[in-house]
Formats: sequence, structure tokens, C-alpha cells
Amino acid sequence: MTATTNPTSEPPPQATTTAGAKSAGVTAMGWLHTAKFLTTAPQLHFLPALDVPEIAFVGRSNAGKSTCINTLTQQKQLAFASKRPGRTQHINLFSLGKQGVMDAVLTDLPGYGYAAVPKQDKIRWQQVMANYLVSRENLKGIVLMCDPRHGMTELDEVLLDVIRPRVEEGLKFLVVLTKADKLTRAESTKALSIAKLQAGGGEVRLFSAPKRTGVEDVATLLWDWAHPNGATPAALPAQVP
Ligand SMILES: Nc1nc2c(ncn2[C@@H]2O[C@H](COP(=O)(O)OP(=O)(O)OP(=O)(O)O)[C@@H](O)[C@H]2O)c(=O)[nH]1
Ligand SMILES: [Mg+2]
Repeated sequence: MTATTNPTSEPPPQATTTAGAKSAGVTAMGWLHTAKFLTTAPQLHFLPALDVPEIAFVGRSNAGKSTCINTLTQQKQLAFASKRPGRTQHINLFSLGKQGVMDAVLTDLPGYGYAAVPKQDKIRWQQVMANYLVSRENLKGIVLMCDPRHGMTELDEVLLDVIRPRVEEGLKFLVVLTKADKLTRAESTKALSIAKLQAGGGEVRLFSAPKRTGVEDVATLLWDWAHPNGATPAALPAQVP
């Protein structure tokens, strides 16, 4: 005799999970679409003090930070993306929140490691960024954008060292492997496992703007970071069909 199940009252676990994840993704994408330019500043002390969670996008120049913000917010030109490295030169803040009530902020930071930048400017920028990452009080999470074709560079490692104490105190941390459309399946799998080792307990996701790989997944993570006590998408009750 085989075990009996009642398919009419209990949907299969996989279907329930998929439906819940889909609805979580939709909620998160709707929230991200509310993004509006808030302010820009050349240094930390020009930024307004805020009491909503802030999520910063960091990484090498040209890694795809601005493109990722535009893709997540479903807005073509919210953040300046460009083929020319070094396009983002200020700390740019974007507010998020439904019905005009700001409940989080995304930060687009200039990239590092661009060879053509004069040495003095590089040093100045590294100090601005380290200062931001160490001192920004409402900083809730960091998204480190990394082009897996280059892997994590020495400067990425320096950044990891800078934020480690805050990550140990609960700062959220996600490595996004960008431009996944440029990788074969085998290369993607390899890049994921290497990054997981390097991320020191942080999350890792593959991402592609043109193919939309990982978009809803990353969106849902950010929503959860910004709403730790609310009815988060991940915490939504399973939908009964
Ligand atoms: N194929 C592909 N290209 C991408 C992707 N994301 C970004 N790019 C391209 O990479 C280049 C750099 O993108 P940006 O978003 O400006 O990079 P950034 O990290 O903001 O660069 P900086 O502001 O210089 O630090 C642009 O030509 C983008 O079109 C992706 O997922 N796939
Ligand atoms: Mg940029």
C-alpha cells in the first residue's frame, strides 16, 4: 500500500515555494521602482543624516554598479551608467518608498581601480569610500559588484577588510557577480563557488542586466534587508491556490 496525500487541500511544496517567491519578487520590484534621486555629494560629510536603512553599491570601476541600480529600479537613467570607466564620481543617493514615504536609500558609489585616474585622486577617493563604509551610521547593507571574468581584485580584498568589523556586527553583505551573460554555464558555476569562499558568510548571486539573471532574487534580498521587522516578501505566508 502506498502513502496517500490529499492534493486538493495541500499544494505540492515546490509549487507553494515558487508562488511565494514570485509574489516576494513582485513586491520587491514594485518597491524598487519607486526609486527617486535624492542627493549627490563628493564626500561623506555633505550627505544628510538619515534614519532609514541605506544599501550601498560598491566595486571596481566598470563592474556594473550603476547598471544594476537602473535594472533593479526599472529606470533607464536613474544612475549614470557608461562604457567609459569612472563615470560615477560622487556619492549618489536614491530614496525608496511607496506613497512618497521614504523607507530606505540606495547609494551608488564611484568605482575604484580605474588605471587612468591620477594617483592623488585614487587615494582621495579610497579615503572617502572607506570613511563612508566605516562611519555611515544608517548603512544597513553592502552590495559588492564584481565582474567574475576579473574575479575579486586586491582592491576588493581591501574593501572586504575595511567592512569586516561591521559585517561581524550585523551589516548585511552581498557579492553580485555581474555580466553573467558573458559566462558559460560552467564558468558561472565555478565563479559562484569561488565567490562563496571569498564572501566570508555573505550572500553571492549571479546577475545579468540584459538577461535579467538574478534581478528578482537580488531585489527580494534588498527588500528583506530594508524591512527586517515588517512582513517581508520572504516571510509572506505561502499562498493557497
Ligand atoms: N553584458 C553586460 N554588460 C553590462 C552589464 N552590466 C553593466 N554592463 C556594462 O558595463 C559597463 C559599465 O557599467 P556601469 O554600470 O556604468 O559600471 P559602474 O560600475 O557603475 O562604473 P563606474 O561608475 O565607473 O564605477 C557599461 O557599458 C554597461 O552597459 C551586464 O549585466 N551585462
Ligand atoms: Mg557607476
